[in-house]
Amino acid sequence: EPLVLDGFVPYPADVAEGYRRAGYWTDETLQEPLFASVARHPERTAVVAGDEIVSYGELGDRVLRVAAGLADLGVGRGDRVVVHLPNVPSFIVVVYALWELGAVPTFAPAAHRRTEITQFVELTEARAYVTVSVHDGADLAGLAAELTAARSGLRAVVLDPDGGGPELDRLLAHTPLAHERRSSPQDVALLQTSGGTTGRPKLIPHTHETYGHSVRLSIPLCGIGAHSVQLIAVPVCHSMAVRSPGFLGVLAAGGTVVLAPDGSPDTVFPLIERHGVTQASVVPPLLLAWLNSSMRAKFDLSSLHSLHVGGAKLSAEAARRVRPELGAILQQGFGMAEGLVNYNRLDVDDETSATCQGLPVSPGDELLVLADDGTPVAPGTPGHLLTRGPSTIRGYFRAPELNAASFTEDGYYRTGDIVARDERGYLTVVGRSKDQINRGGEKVAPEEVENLILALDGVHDVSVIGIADRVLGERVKAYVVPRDGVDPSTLTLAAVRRHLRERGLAAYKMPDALEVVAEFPRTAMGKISKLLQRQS
Ligand code: J2J
Repeated sequence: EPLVLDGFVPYPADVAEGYRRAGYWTDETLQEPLFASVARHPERTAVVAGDEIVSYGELGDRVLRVAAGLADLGVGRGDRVVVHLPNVPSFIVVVYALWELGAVPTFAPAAHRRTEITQFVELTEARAYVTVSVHDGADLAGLAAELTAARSGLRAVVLDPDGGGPELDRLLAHTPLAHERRSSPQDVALLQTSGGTTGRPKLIPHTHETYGHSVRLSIPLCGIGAHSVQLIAVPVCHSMAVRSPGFLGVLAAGGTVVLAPDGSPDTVFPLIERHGVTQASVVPPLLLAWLNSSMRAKFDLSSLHSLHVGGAKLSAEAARRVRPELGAILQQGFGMAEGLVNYNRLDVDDETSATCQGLPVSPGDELLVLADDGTPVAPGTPGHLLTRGPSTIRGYFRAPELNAASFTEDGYYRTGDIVARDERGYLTVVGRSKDQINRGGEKVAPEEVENLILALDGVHDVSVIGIADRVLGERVKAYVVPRDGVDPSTLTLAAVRRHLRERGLAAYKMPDALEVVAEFPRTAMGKISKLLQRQS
């Protein structure tokens, strides 16, 4: 029996049945492929991090012990748990353990702080919060204490910074649960967080069926198999690292996942050489750093077979350097946590490889490219991308007003992306209509940052925009209008960033630049013109 989670927007029954009949949705939960791999080859290496090497057998055992430990804390089917961990094996263990229980992890990027985490805990009415004591100097144990004190019924699990420590040992000391199905493939499996376009974060609910479909199709399209050694150098909870093809794809196929604490060449090149990495999914700034690193010649990177690059636009110029300089196939991708993923096929011609961002993963994906007036554009002409399909949500979690604006009545998601689609169906991303900043793949909602800056003494008004950046694509700039009588020199970038840090905002959302102005450029309608600000 499926569990109905309040705040989840279901698929129309006939659509769901159609997806099942077509074989897009299968009778499988997300942890089951892992346990099949565990049974097939317990001795093979599943996960590597630092000096830690975890075999499939060991991973399966840890998952079932941690599941028992979490059950002991009161976590059960349908319970939401905010998982806020860096790139450590415990992230993978905890997530599979929650699925084994039928519980619902919310994937919170490690960079998030009090503002974001509090919103996730409240919006999901979380049963538990799993984090590390300290991350990048932030006292997350303190945050866990604050949150549990404020909410009776919220339990915290605080691991050491490397994801181990006494709390993990306590969980692992439990007798392993028997591996069995405690949920339905139709249940909500997880909540992805979205960079968002609004003042409040958006949560993206995927079922085992929708996510599983995306993972299964990504495995062959990204050339993943038992031979694969995948490097995860972006935040492990990002959709690219989880399912595109992600650790879910690699562990289902019987390959090995190598977790890197960060994506810098110093960290990553030795790992590629040492573990014979064959595949990685990265954002453009990481790829540029790898291409431009003088360390490249010092390491043997010849094991690299393909690099999936997505999350933000890659320049054709950088794209053309990948094969000759890194010896790997470049596979551009254009995906969104809401569901739809597109990859260039691995065997495309050089021109497509450099200039396109992919073809939809699933034959069930329906795409519309529309002019401003809502009529379809001709092939090759840019337009607004709308999509629905077997891996795309029908609504954000507990957000009816937002959903009315973000989805059409017949269930299409308005992506906010401007794309051109050629005759073959290949997409090129040409722009964006949504009010969002894409800072090297990390998405920032200007409104969220503006709201927090407005609370700073001396600020009359603020406008946050993305400005061009050679490496990141865009960075965050704030224009601030002081209150009457306030000395403008007190409104410095440092002061604003300090204020935002005190508020507990993720560092990547903070302005990189700030300008104090007397007023904003306005449109004829009197609205702030972000377009004019970008041009100034
Ligand atoms: C331009 N913009 C892009 C690209 C994403 C696989 C790959 C990426 C994501 C992802 C993902 C882009 N060129 N190649 O979830 O599974 C921008 C678009 C898009 C938004 C989604 C996956 N690839 N984008 O990036 O939810 O604006 O997912 O709508 O983080 O990133 O961001 P996100």
